Order: sequence, then C-alpha cells, then structure tokens
Amino acid sequence: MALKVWLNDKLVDKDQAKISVFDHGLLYGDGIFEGIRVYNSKIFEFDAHIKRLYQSAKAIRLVIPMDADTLKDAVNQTVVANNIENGYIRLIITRGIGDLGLDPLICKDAGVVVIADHIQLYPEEFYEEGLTVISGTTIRNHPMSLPPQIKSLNYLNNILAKIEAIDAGAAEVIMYNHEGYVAEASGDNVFIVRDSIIYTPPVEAGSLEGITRDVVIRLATKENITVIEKNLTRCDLYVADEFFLTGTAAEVIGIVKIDGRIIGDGKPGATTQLLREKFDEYTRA
Ligand code: PXG
Repeated sequence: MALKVWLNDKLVDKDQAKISVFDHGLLYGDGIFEGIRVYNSKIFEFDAHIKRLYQSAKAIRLVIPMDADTLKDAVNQTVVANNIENGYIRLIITRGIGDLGLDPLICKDAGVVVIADHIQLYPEEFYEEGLTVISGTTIRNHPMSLPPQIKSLNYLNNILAKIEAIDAGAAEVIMYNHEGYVAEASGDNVFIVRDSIIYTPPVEAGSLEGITRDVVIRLATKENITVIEKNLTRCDLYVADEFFLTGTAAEVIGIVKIDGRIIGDGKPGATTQLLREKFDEYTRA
C-alpha cells in the first residue's frame, strides 16, 4: 500500500504529494515544522507540539489555514491511513505559493503537509555505549536574528554544524552561541549532570524549547533530582559527570566523548540511564 500524505485539505498518494516550485517554503525556507513521535498508536505530547507550531506561526506572521482541532484531525487521519503504531510524523506549514520576491504577504494560502512514516532510529548499541560528539565552530543563530524557538524550515545553521560532525566522524555536534555558551546540538537539547544535579542551558542561550527536554525535566523532578537551567561553557561539558541529549528522534541518549575528552567513566551514567528508563515508561504509558 502506497504511503498516504496529507496535502492541504486531503490525503493523497505519496507520488501525488507535490508542492509548487514557487512555494516560499522552497524558495526561502519560509515555513515551520514539527517532528512528532507516535508510540503505541498514540501521538506523543500532541498538544505541546501543536501549541509550539502555532506559536512558531505567529512569530513569523504565518496564518495556519485551519484551527488546531482541524489540524489535529488531519494528523490523526494521516496516522490511521498509514497504520502507524510506532513512528514519526512530520507536520509542515509552508508560506505557500508566491512569486520570485521575498514578500510573504503575497502568498495567499499557506501549504499544509503531514507525513506519517516509520522512523529511522539510532541503533540500540548507541544507547548502551553512548555517542561521541564534537564542538562545532558554526555558532547558533543569534536569538535576535532568528529566534531558535521558531522551528523554521530554514535549518542551514544546524546543517552547517552537522557537516562539521560528519567530517569529524562524530555522531552529533554541540553548537555554541555568540557568547560562547552551549546552545544545543544540531537536532537535540543538551544536559549535563554534575554532583548529582542536572544542568541544561536556558532557552535564551539559543536552543529550541524542546518538548523532550520539557518531559525529561518533569521526569527528573519527579525523581527528586534537581534540574537547573544555567549557561554552560565548553569546559562544563568536558568535566561533567554525565552528558546526554534529548530530542524527538533520539529520546534520551548519553554522550561519552567530546573533543577527545572522555565523560565520566566512558559509559552513559546512572542518571542518564534512569531518565532513559523513565522516558521509556512514560512513552509506553
Ligand atoms: N533542537 C533542535 C535544533 C531541534 O531541531 C530539538 C532541539 C529537540 O526538540 P524536541 O521538541 O524534538 O524534543 C530539535 C528537534 C530530524 C528531527 O528529522 C529533528 C528534530 C526532531 C525530530 C526529527 O532531524 N529536532
């Protein structure tokens, strides 16, 4: 059975799911998206993702051409049509069709795309053994330039950093902000553990308000672990007892090496493992 894709107002076959070359999503990266997981046929943190999407839209003066309930219904229909019990949803709102000029207001109708598919995950041994990362030289977009809370279709900043990781043979890249503090990884939020306290950069440091980040902070708090939002330096990462990333695709994954420095004893630490277990339980619940 061919994959069905939601396009604007209906489901179409994958090979009919096409958008115009004049869509400003393509011409300028003008649009927004969400990446959402489906666990046991349930859409994970659905309301939080929808809320973030509408906030991203508002920030860029993009009118999503339907209300939240109608959009959620489209997402649900796409998940059901493709029999996705465990998988991944990509929800995209493009600025829509315009002409060869920046003016977004000439694009009358935003485009709506929902893809629901299976997900490519890191192999299990990556979770058991932990990842190696590097510090990128590409700094995160300045928050006064492109606020990182806007999950925009323009990911070149992160892609340039990701290329550095690929060239170095590392799994991920840590991005720093214009002041030199840790912002986030190219597609994940950053956490460290030091003396049994969890630290994560505040979103003002230039990170997305990650939904997995929020869930993990809640789960840690429930385990009576203190979580502090604080600017982190490169050195803070080097000397951390534990280091992990959170994100929709990776969930909770330990980092065991950065820029040649071994973190802790070179294995994902106890807090990382505990939070990964709690996260697993939470997604299964
Ligand atoms: N920072 C950035 C820059 C991201 O893109 C996160 C943090 C984590 O946020 P969530 O809300 O997912 O916990 C992201 C998320 C992909 C992919 O296909 C990327 C993300 C999510 C899902 C899939 O590369 N980025």
